Amino acid sequence: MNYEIYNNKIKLIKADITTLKVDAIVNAANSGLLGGGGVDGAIHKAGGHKIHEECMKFRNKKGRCHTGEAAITTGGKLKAKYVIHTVGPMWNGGYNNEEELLGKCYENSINLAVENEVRTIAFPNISTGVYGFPKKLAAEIALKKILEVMKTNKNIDQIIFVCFDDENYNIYHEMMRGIQ
Ligand code: AR6
Repeated sequence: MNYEIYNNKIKLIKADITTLKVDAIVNAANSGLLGGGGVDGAIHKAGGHKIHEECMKFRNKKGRCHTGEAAITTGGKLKAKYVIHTVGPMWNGGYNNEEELLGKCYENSINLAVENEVRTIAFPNISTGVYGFPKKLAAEIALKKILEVMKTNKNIDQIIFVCFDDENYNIYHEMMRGIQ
């Protein structure tokens, strides 16, 4: 299952993000950065202890990674060169600035990617699992941000939206069809 728009610059796939050979994959982390469940657990498991050690170093130097912010480590044993860890907002009915914070996750991840000369980057559906963000709203925010990035041409060749479940895949597919 895949779909693309903008001359393959924005791509949608259904996959396990840990299997991808791209410059960077994004992790939906928590502010402790030391792993957890969902995609975070899968990335730490597949990438091995090197990612954990680098996250510890970040913690020791800069403290916790706040909601909306991002931190970068190498990919450890993954095929991806880097992992960009970003902390999505926990959904609280929309009363805690969640929409803006989710947008910041995408924006700050891209900025960190560009600083590290990343040209291909894959995003999971941040906050739409354990953190309970409504999937359709999350997809709207993600796509809006990524379209902005591609329009201002920040030296990124390809952005891949990686969905793990059919529901998210179908939401993105529908929205991307509307853009073309
Ligand atoms: N590849 C791609 N996407 C995945 C994978 C995978 N291997 N596994 C899950 N997903 P979640 P959150 C999708 O819960 O909501 C963690 O414990 C999943 O279907 O991983 O941001 C952290 O440590 C969903 O659409 O992240 C935090 O404590 C999406 O990834 C907390 O969960 C995000 O689901 C973060 O919650």
